[in-house]
Amino acid sequence: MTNFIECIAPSNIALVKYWGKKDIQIPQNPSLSFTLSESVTRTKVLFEKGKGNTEFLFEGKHAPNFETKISTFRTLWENKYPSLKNYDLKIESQNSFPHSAGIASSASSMASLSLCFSELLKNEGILDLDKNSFLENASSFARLGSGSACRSLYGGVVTWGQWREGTSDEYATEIPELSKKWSSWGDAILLVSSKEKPVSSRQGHALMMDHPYAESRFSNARNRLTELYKVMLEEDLLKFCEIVETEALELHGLMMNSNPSFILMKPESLAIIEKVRAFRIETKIPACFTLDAGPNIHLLYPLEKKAEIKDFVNNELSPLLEEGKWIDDKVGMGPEVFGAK
Ligand code: 2P0
Repeated sequence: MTNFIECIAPSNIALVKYWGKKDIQIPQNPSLSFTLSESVTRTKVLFEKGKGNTEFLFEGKHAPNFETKISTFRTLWENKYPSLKNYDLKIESQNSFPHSAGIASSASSMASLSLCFSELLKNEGILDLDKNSFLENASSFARLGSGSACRSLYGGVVTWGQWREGTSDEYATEIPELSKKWSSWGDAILLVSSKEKPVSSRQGHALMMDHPYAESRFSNARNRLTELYKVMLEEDLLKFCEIVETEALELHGLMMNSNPSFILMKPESLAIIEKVRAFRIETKIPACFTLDAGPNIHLLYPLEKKAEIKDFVNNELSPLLEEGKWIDDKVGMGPEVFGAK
């Protein structure tokens, strides 16, 4: 095969979390995220006219688990664009971060795949949309692959879920007025454990269905999002830190209060949380933590304080990290398409 499309899509970290869904990957509440820069998936789709075969290689090797997921994803596209059935595809995917690092890879992988399919269909004259609709369509398909993936189609500060004009439950959109103000923020991803999680995000979402606090959670998240939006617009950094931390702990509180209950944090996660709060009080640097559905901590901070943060991580937090590892990430510009031929 000589024709190919190659895309890179980043991971993202939610500040207001998506936790609980209905219908076909429709979120129970709107979410808001920073798109990352260094934690990315690179996907190459080689294609030629054929019988509709799909071959998938993850980091150079056949991966049967992923292959099933990719075939299901391909069928979704074929339902809307039947001409895609006339192509053989060879898909090669790799992450910039180690697969076992416990960093969410479904967001970047489904976003990069969705973008590659969109570009392929555009190149072949099957899909013809203006730039905004093109991204909304790609985001909407990414959402069907993995909810949080729909936010990875855009750079900067991104929202998914209906809450103001132009937002939708079906796809994400950038919040340009916030991207402008928050593009110089860092995210030190502190790796606490790379062990497989005892409860997957899919199971966690499902446990929100008859969660005792479901209704108050969904309305809290909605109110918190509008509050965070205002605070970010005003660049009230300390208030930002308070809201982001409360939201992260609420997510993990929901897990602890699920039936059955589960805990994804580790003792080291909690020790880091306490140290981050003490660091903020001592130094007056507006650095704060958030967590995904896992034990790792995302330490968010203004990039102008990078030297201080690096010292803090290396001197005080490093003993709490798995092999002392952390990923030096920051807010990024969104996906890239290149190498199309
Ligand atoms: C988020 N998470 O907003 C939240 C916060 C984890 C914690 O979305 O079932 O992999 O594929 O839609 O997107 C993780 O769940 O779940 C997630 P699916 P996904 O980022």
